[in-house]
Amino acid sequence: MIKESYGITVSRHILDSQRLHPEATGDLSGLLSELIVAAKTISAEVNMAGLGDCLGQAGKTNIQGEKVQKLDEFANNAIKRRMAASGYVAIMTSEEEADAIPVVAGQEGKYTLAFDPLDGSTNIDVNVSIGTIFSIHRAHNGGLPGGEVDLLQPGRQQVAAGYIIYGSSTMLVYTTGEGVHGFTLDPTVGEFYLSHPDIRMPARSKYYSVNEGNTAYWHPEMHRYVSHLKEVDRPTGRPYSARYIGSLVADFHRNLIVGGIFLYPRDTKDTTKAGGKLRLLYEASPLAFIAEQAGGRAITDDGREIMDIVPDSLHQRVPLIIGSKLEVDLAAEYFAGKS
Ligand code: AHM
Ligand code: MG
Repeated sequence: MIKESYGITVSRHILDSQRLHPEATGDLSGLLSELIVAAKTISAEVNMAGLGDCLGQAGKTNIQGEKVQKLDEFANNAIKRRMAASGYVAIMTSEEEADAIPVVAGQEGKYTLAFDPLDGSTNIDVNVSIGTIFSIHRAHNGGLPGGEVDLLQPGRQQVAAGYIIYGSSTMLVYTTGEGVHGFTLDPTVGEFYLSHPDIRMPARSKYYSVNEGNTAYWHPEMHRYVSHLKEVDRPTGRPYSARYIGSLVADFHRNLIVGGIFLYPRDTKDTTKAGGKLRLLYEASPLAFIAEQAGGRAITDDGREIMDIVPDSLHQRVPLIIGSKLEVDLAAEYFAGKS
């Protein structure tokens, strides 16, 4: 294929979107562009991972009690260092750091950034898709040093959110509240090109995505719902097919493109994660924004919309049920005991 035919670059797309808002200062565009540079660095490192000394554990445990992988640490530093001096961000939080991350003094910007530098840690060393997730809010006092309070905002107030998936190709998917757009990286020229304009998530599907190894720890409503998906009923396309990668970004991306439902409910496996495993600020909330913008839905297993939850701490966990609208609607009925 001739490269000119790839069409518009992500930078052009961001600037075109900015022009629709005459009041925009360009700071959000600048922030996204800087984040994309960090993502390209991470992508290059991930692609070469087996060749360098970057697989395996870094010899540390993070705030979540998880072993930090070398690539987790690389990705965290790549984003943190790039953004801290960018002038676009007032305060940050990362899955890999216990406390809020300040920016370089004098470089405080308008926005906050919450990120999971490399999601899907257990897949890092085995060449399975992993991803970076980000969520952007407006800081309460832009231009001044931010605090935790700036980061503890509900998903509904996000200005932008997205992810980069390091898969068979590297893709960026993002929303600023005007639809969801996907870009594929051409590694030979280092540019993301628009490959998936205005993504719509199919309202129905035949895929469900859950760690069934946790079945023994599920609550009864979850048992009933998943049993329903596995019943034979040809008119409704059941039984559904199971697809579980164990990388949230990859499982979500598949469901975004072909439809499906992803479930990580509360369970009794680990008392430290009794309220769910996945984190609100940099996993559930940004993906919920993307899901809603693509016509999907994201809830907890007690029926709350993810986007409406007001966070109470940086690393708060939530049960996450996300995906195709009608599939999530049905799950909600089961969880409410109505089906
Ligand atoms: P991580 O951020 O440490 O990688 O953990 C989050 C990951 C998600 O990508 C994935 O959906 C989930 O944990 C898988 O958990 P499990 O191995 O319990 O199925
Ligand atoms: Mg994660």
